[in-house]
Amino acid sequence: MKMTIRWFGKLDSIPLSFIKQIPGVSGVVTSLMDIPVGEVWEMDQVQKLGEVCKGANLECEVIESVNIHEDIKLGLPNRDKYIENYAETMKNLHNIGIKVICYNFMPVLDWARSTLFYDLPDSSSTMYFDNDVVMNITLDELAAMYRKESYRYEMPGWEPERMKKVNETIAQYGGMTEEKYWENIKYFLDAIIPFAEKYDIKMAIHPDDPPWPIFGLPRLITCRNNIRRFLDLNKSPYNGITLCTGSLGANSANDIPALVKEFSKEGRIHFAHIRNLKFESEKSFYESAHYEKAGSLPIFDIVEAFYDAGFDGYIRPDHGRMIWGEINRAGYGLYDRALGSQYLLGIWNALERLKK
Ligand code: DNO
Repeated sequence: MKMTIRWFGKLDSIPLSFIKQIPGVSGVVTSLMDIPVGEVWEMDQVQKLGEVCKGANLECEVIESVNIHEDIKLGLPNRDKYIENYAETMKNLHNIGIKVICYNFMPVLDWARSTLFYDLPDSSSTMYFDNDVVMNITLDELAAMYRKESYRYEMPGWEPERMKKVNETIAQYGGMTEEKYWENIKYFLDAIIPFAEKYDIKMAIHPDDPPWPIFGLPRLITCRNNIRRFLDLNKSPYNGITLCTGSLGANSANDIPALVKEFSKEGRIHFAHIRNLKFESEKSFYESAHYEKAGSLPIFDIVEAFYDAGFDGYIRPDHGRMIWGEINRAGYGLYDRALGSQYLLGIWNALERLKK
């Protein structure tokens, strides 16, 4: 297992030298957020990114995300051109030693929350999801809330370029059925996985967050059976998943330790995002500290399931709270994620001792 921290490249205010000071963290998970979706990540840009990380003595082996152009998701005739670009990007990423690409296939949007900075009684703040709010708000209203609340940090999945044409894109999904969407994802996998094999890059799809339809758009990567269906679409071990505990865990019917056991044993989990949630009702929760007792998810059992499976992929502490007066990109401050990494490493360390 390799413990990593997400770093937003030149859009991140956290210096790599600070990340390097977190014990047990071997590398960063990063991306080139400023390249418009669908364009090739050119060799010189990719090389620079790798050099910056390696210059700070941090490994750079995971990219999150190389986003998928909407024409691929929609199955439009132009998709082959964007798939070619994607493969070209993979070739360049291979040249700097990238081992895993995390991506998602959520239509139009990425993840969604109803509040970015929800105040907790201990005067920390955190992200909140209230399904009633999201079901009764327009996308424009939600995007406006993000712009207002985000301290001008660009939020992954809510990039200004994406938001500019969001209504137009949503309109293109009129009539899109789940079955058609499954076909489109299979088309993408069958085209891309041979390149993943060639370049030795594991593809790790991120689950849909939340794992149910919002804004009337289909969602696929939501539960055990759909993950099984996804993995069966293309059976190469290079076609795998990012196990995100917070995304899948938002549906309490998902048994996360069981998912880890099943899919890790088969070598299909390449990357894990571990975060905790505290439910306030069936479909509302806030993102709590990683510490198991602070939230509702069985964090210990999840880490133990990875340990028992001999997991040798990458883990990163996912979304943290804002603590100690930090002002930063929602979910991605330094302090609480650093604490989270130490908690997860502590569990791992104890398991190593006790189970040897
Ligand atoms: C949110 C993240 C997602 C994730 C993408 C992967 O904080 O977990 O934006 O990076 O869905 O493509």
